[in-house]
This record gives sequence, structure tokens and C-alpha cells, in this order.
Amino acid sequence: MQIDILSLFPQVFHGPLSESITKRAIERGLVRVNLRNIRDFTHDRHHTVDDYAYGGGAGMVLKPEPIFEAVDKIKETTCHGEEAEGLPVVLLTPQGRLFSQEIAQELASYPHLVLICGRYEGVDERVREHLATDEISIGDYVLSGGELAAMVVVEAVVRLLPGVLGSEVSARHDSHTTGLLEYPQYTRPEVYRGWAVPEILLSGNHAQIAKWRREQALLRTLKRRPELLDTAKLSPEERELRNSLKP
Ligand code: JD8
Repeated sequence: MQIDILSLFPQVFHGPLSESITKRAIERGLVRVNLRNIRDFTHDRHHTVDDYAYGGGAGMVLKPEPIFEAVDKIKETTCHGEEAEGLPVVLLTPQGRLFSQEIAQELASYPHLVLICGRYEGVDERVREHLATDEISIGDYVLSGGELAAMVVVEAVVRLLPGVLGSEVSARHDSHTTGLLEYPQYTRPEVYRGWAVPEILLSGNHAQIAKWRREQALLRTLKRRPELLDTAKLSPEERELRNSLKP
């Protein structure tokens, strides 16, 4: 997969991209990430990327020309014929659809992805209307620009690409797409500051351990994120139990 990221601050991506899973995925050629500075697509002496908002108001708006030209360049230089047509061009914006694991899966299915990061008061509306094919928000809180949101999207998508996670982890993940929160996990020491690991986990009884973990996941989900149980994969007994507790 190829991911092109347009930003006024492309340097900020180097840290996250050069660690851990994303780093390995890039090294192994499973994903290629191109960082492009929107400022490089200006033509005036001052490399102007923003301007005042028509109609007035505080703050600056990103001009459309450099962003359109950057995407044109990506389409020219990396698309072999028909591919440019269906190329997803994602604008990160507080007004986008709320990012989720489902959207990550959808994005991971494309061979090529373009992410546009705005700054200041956002981008000229014509970018949204005539260039972006999709708008995504990572949550209802205010960021200063789209960069951190794009990093979240990249990390969530890259993890899903074939070969990125080890087969063991991805198999666990598959079976774990239960829609429940995770069960509590422990490692050594067996007792830390007087706090002991639950005895069941030391029993070696794998059927009992699996049962305990499932219960813990269900109870935790019920307590913290009850709405997840509406769509979680539950056994008939679990569904019955849940309905008796909260109809
Ligand atoms: C892009 C500029 C700054 C600040 C108007 C739009 C995403 N979940 C999210 N929260 N915030 C953003 C986000 C914020 C952005 C830009 C994404 C470009 N800003 C804000 C206040 C007023 N702009 C986001 N995805």
C-alpha cells in the first residue's frame, strides 16, 4: 500500500513512523509513506499557503491551489492509468465521519491512500467539495491541525495490512474481534506490593482460564461501555444474561 500525506509540517510524522510496527512495515516494503509539504506546491515568492477568509472572521484559511496541485502531482506520478479515478483522498477534519476500526479496515483495502492535513482555521471549502472523496475525524475534541489525526489513521490502517503483524498476533486479533473490551492481564511477579495475580491464572486449567477471561471481558464491557454489548458477538446464554441485566 502507498500512503501520501500532505501537510505543512511533514517533519512531525518522522517520529511515529520510525518506531515499532509502522517502522517495520515500511522497512519490509509492506507500506510506502510519502510525506509532501503543501508549501512545495506554491508558485509565489513567499510560498503563500493561507489567506484571509472571505466574509471576514479571525484566522487564516488554507488556499486551494497548492493542495489541488499536490494531489494532481500524486495522481500524475504514481497512478498507472485508471487508478487515479478511485483514489481515496481523505481530508482530516472535525466535521468528518467518526474514525473507527471499521473505517480503518475499509481504508486498508485500498492500494493507495492520500491524506490531507489542514491547519489554522481549516481548508478552503472547494478542497472538501471537489478534491476530497472522504472526510474523517478521530474524535470530538479540538486539535490544532490534521497531522495527529492522520498519524492515528496511518497507525490503525498499517496494522491491518497483510504481513504487518505476526501470524500469532493477527490470529489472536481475528478471534478477538469480539466487540468486547479486553480482559485483565498479568505478568510476573506473582505478588507485587502485596497484590496477587488471580489464582485461576496460575492453575494451568486452560478451559477455566478461558471462561474467566470471557466473564471478565463481559463484566468490564457491561460496566464501562455497555453500548458495545448491543453489537458484540455474544453466545445465546450471554445475550440472555445481558438482556436480564440491561434490556
Ligand atoms: C484538521 C485545522 C484546527 C481548530 C477550526 C478546524 C480531525 N478530531 C479532530 N479534532 N480536530 C481536528 C482537526 C483540527 C484542525 C484541522 C483536523 C485543521 N484544525 C481547528 C479550531 C477551529 N479548525 C480533528 N481529524
